[in-house]
Amino acid sequence: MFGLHRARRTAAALAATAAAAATALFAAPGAVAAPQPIVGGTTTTTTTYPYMMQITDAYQNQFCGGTLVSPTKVVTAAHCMVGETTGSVRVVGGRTYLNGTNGTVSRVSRIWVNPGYTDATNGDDVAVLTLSTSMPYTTAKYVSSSDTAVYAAGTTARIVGWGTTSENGGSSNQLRTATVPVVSDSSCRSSYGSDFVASDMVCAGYTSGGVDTCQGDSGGPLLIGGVLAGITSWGEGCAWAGYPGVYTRLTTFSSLVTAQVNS
Ligand code: 4AZ
Repeated sequence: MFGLHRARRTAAALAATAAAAATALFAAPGAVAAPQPIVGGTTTTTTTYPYMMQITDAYQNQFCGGTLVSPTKVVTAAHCMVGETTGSVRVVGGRTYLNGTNGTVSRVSRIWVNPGYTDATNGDDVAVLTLSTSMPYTTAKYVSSSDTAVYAAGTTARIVGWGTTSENGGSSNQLRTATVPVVSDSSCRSSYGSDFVASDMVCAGYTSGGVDTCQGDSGGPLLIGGVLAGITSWGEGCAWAGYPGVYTRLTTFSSLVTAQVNS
């Protein structure tokens, strides 16, 4: 009955789960205010998060997020690149508002999608874009393969994006951010069963829901201690109690990413 909720899910599928999502969210004990963008976040800027990139189509319509890790390399989700070509994608840096015209727009000269990525499961959900134009913005550090301690359950992680402000809602014109605790692998396995692959994925969110990434946040960062540690990947709806957001476990892929960053 539940489908995985990804960036390219159809409007019909979104509508089908919206009522259930609202029930889950508002039934949660301790649920307070109405959901806000990201879901449950606050506004921020690309001055505060200078490595936060918009991934857009050729008309600069944002559809995913990405993280600048070198002046010409952006880490995003593999699922964001399904059906895309170097000619169809742009990366926009330094633009806090979706309707802005400022910042730096770059074409993409190469798209590397993790060869292990599979659309059916969203496993290995990482891609690296090579930019044609260098971005004059501070880059983010990302985890190395030995940094697995960052995912200790309860660790505070930060999510950032322009995604929808409620499930089935509209995108946020202004960049938003929130913090969510890392969820243990065993707990996430309880939520998602075998769809959750602990070697490739890490979950974050409150047991009671209410704060989460949502459609359009995909590809953007999960920051732990200010370091890129995950990539917004998937989840059952947005901000549901008992269904945390699922992020690419970047320590598993950091050597692969480094190979791309240096190539
Ligand atoms: C999406 O569609 C999406 N709540 C991103 C994150 C989550 C769900 C959906 C996690 O891009």
